[in-house]
Amino acid sequence: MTRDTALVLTNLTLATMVAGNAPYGLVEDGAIVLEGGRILYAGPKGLLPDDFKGWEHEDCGGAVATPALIDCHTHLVYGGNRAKEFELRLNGASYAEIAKAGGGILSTVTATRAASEEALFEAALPRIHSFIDEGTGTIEIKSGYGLDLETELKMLRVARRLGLECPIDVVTTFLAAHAIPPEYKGNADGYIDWICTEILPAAHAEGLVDAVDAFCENIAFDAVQVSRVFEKAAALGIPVKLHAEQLSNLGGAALAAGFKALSADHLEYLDQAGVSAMAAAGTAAVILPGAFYTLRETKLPPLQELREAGVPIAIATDCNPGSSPLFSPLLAMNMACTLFRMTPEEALVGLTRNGALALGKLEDRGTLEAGKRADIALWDVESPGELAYRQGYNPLIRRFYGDDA
Ligand code: DI6
Ligand code: FE
Repeated sequence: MTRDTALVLTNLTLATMVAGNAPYGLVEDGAIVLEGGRILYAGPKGLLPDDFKGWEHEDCGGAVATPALIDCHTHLVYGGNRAKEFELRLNGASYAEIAKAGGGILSTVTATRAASEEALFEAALPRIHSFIDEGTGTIEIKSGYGLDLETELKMLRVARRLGLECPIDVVTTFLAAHAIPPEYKGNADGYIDWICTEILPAAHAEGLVDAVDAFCENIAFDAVQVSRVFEKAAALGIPVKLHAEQLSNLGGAALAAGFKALSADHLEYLDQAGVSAMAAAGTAAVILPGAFYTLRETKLPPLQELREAGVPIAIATDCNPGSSPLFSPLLAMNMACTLFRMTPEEALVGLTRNGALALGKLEDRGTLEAGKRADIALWDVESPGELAYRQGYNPLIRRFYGDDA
């Protein structure tokens, strides 16, 4: 339902997530005024400007209000799934046997190439709804399971269409440099050439690319290859971000910082030089506990060093069929606390304010403040710290999404 008239929400505890003195930017006995998809006021009810007092009020029964969640790193659009591979592995199959049985990232590439645009869209719908159902208002979706011109564009079109047809804002990321396609086996440089001269310009020309990403890793692309993709992105005026230091340290985070990247993501193997470079460039750290958990990683990302350097830390699901089949941002928050010893406040900041920052959208969303999008989640909890506490439980009462109240 589209709402043009103003609405005053009262009887709320606000976790505004505005940085400052109060944890969670907490406001007891708060009120929020919405109109035309924007927040006109968010603060103490007692300070509600007189102008709004005669407007339609709604009693929210003491709920906690937060900004709608923002998941800044997913691979939500893909063909097939990898459940068989999961089962084979747990029955003792080796990596080589799984590859022989058609498993791994290239099996998702095969399935994604084979799927029609309509089939990819249909398969993605229940996935994206699991995010909406947990109060998510913005989600980033990457390409990267096509690894050819036609399929990379197909994935991005599906991502765009999800944003148009579902009540959630979709931010697209071009990730053709995710793996080396079979056609370019042994010729990663040739594939990077193709990305730079054809695939990226074509996707950009169709308006499908909000950001450019790459996988900087021994099993994927090295720093020189990533730089070439980033230089092309810079020439087209597109912001960049990077899968960096997930399995080893190739200096990816520092490279990304050199391009003033929005974020460097994963970061288990990040060193102090990478932390310092990110801090200097204002590049956000995106922490992905779902991949850490699924891969049974033991090396922790250097959270204390990131905190001390003042690097903003976001949290995301990394939702993908292989290393992180995680469709719950609430569970990602809980995992960040339990696995990485992040605080519940850091976890909620990571999926609101810093999620927005990592997408370059903090002026527009990510906190409850006048002027921002009216993307708001109401929760049946006593305090916002409770959101990171449970596993497999969804206390969402209601979600406001821009004009769609
Ligand atoms: N890092 C990951 O964990 C995923 N991609 C990436 O760059 C893996 C994606 C997959 O296995 O399908
Ligand atoms: Fe990822």
